[in-house]
Amino acid sequence: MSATSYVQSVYTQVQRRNADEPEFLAAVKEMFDSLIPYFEKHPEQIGEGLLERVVEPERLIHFRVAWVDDSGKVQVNRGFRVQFNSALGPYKGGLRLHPSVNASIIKFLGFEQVFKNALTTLPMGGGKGGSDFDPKGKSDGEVMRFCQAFMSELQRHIGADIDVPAGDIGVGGREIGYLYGYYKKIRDIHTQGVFTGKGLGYGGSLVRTQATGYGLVYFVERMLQDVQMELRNKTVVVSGSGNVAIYAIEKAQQLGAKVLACSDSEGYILDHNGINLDIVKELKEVKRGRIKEYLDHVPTASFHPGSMDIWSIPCDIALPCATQGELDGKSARLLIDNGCKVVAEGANMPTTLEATELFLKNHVFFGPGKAANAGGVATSGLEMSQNSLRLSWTFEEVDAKLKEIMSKIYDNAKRTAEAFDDPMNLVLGANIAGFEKVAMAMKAQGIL
Ligand code: NDP
Ligand code: 2IT
Repeated sequence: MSATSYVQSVYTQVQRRNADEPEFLAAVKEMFDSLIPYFEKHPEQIGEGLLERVVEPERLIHFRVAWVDDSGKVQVNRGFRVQFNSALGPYKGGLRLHPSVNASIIKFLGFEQVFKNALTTLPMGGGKGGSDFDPKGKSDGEVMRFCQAFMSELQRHIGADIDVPAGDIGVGGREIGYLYGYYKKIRDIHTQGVFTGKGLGYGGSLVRTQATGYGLVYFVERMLQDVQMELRNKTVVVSGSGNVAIYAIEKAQQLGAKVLACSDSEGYILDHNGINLDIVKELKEVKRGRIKEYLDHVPTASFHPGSMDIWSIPCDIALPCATQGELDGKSARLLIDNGCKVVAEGANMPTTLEATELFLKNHVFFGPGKAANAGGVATSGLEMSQNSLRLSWTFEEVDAKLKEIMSKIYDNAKRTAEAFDDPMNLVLGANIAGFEKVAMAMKAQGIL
């Protein structure tokens, strides 16, 4: 059987079994397209059942989360945890709280996490979880009661050597505190390694808050070196204004770039003088407000409703850091026509398959999320190491390790792309390198 017919036949089966899961199918399609050259080079791996196994989660947990809102009304949400692959270590991956969460989204995120975690070089399997609970507009008390109800079920499935959750969209320091606190209460045990992204006072790691955004920019620095560019004086557009976006902006500014715009789900702000990050942090991290309120502080900036239009702004570098599918073919075309040179994914699958294809064809250097946003989970891995050692490393120590890991991820993806005669295709490089590591561990561990 040829590599193409093998990969296509497994994909057809995946389509049939997951027909109503478009996000999961898109993540699998991107991965599988990259693996045709791998199986052409390694025909001996066809027939080992590797693809068939790697697309099937080891376990998918779906549960009811019932809680009482401030008006005394009973609310019911859906909770999920996918334990996708444990070949390399305990399941590891964040929890997302957003009304769009469903099995397809959790499975696409869990699938991507498996290969991303493999690329970090740290011993972590892949998982993901979350709920369709919407934290927006909820009181602290409501968020706490939801988190406690969610954890009352999740606690039976997690553990420092089993499955280690962390944050994602809608889950930051406040939520992790409530989740971890309730785990400790009902299990009556202080196992710090059961959660990452914890507060610094109870087992958290320095740099974890900044890690995804900083790591993304460290990765972009390595990309720029290869196209004889540097960040200094470059114009950058960052979508989103949450955890990843804020610290991507911070690091890009520290390295001399000018960040022109950022967004939330209602629209984007454009500030030709460069975004004032202190104002964004105050609005988003403290007041939990809307990005358009930036104009109350900087009247010379402008607000534009419709978040996807952010990609019409001419820039050298685009960093999508909000959510899946936020940069489509039309947006990619605009970026290309306006001379954008580098795009790197801070979010998970923000760029549609069509947009990714356009970037690759038009020689826009493209950093795929599995590699470019792996700094968050890598630093979660470093938090787990510190918890095991019962030690805390300094900010400088963790930051240096993060930078080194991002550099290794870049080298691995680039080297692999070169070995497959497509040297600027980091999608191919990251997918093959991540897959090979997981697949070889699965093979060594027998048919499971
Ligand atoms: P946050 O919840 O902190 O922020 C999400 C941001 O994205 C908010 O500004 C939100 O705006 C915005 N957003 C959501 N939907 C849209 C949309 N349709 N259009 C424009 N903006 C939108 O999440 P994170 O920053 O943690 O996560 C962002 C992305 O990065 C996600 O894809 C996540 O999976 C990924 N990621 C996160 C990591 C982490 O460590 N946190 C690690 C690696 C990847 P609003 O408030 O209006 O909803
Ligand atoms: O998508 C991701 O890599 C994350 N949300 C971080 C996961 C983690 O376990 O730190």
